[in-house]
Amino acid sequence: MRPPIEQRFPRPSVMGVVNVTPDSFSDGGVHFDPAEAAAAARRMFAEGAAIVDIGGESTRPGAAAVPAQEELRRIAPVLEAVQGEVPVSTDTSKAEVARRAIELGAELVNDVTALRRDPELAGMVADSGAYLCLMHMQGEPRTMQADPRYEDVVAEVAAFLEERLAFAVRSGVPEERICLDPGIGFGKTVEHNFELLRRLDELTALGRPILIGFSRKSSLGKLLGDPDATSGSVAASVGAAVAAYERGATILRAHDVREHVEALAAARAAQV
Ligand code: HH2
Repeated sequence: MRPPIEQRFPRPSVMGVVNVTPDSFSDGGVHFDPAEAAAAARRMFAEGAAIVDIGGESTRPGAAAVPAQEELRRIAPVLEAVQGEVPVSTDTSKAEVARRAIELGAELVNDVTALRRDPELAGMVADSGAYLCLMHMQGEPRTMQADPRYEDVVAEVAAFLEERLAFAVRSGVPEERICLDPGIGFGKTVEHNFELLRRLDELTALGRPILIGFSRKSSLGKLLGDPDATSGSVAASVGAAVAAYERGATILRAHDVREHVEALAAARAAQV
């Protein structure tokens, strides 16, 4: 039996990111070779990541879907290479991919569709005993950044996450294994993303640990004055992660692990 997720991931914990894809927005192609990806995962763990998130399908704005077989072909060799060495999660919304990833040691399923894409995923996660991250997204990756609109982004994201949490629990996943994520950049403008950070207390009020993935996202580049930015700087990523942590986030998903671990250690030392 795994301990509750808040015991496994004390505040703050860093989730490293390895995308085994040709097209991810910030590290696309860099880790497409399995040996390179495994080396990056080992390095991130050595730098202090609590877990490394391995993905085989990009969810960047405009990205096309990838069949399960191709996703597995990309990630399975990486999971095999680091099995027993590096704690890993699987960034997938497909039960078939998650099942194999768990067999190969993944302890957390990170589903950016919050159990809306594959009807078999909820039961599979429940039976496996894995941890689960439920993320908010408005629309779908192909079109989500076209014209995102909300009456009140924080209230809508909170209501969505509360409903998906209830669904996961009804499907048999114990609440103590679940964390929630507002989905920075998934159908959201720069202003929506920062509003979610500003009012993060309304999401921590749901009673589950919050995961934030602001790392390198285009909103950071846009904030700094480039309206056409497709990514953001490391320094801006670290600033956003520290701000999220100080507002109650537990897990910070980041590409630049060392920088995040060091900054968060300093921020933590200053917590009352
Ligand atoms: N962001 C991305 C992918 N997965 N999962 C969670 N829980 N939260 C996030 O914010 C999140 C996520 C997008 O970033 P990245 O993995 O770097 O890019 P891509 O989707 O293009 O592979």
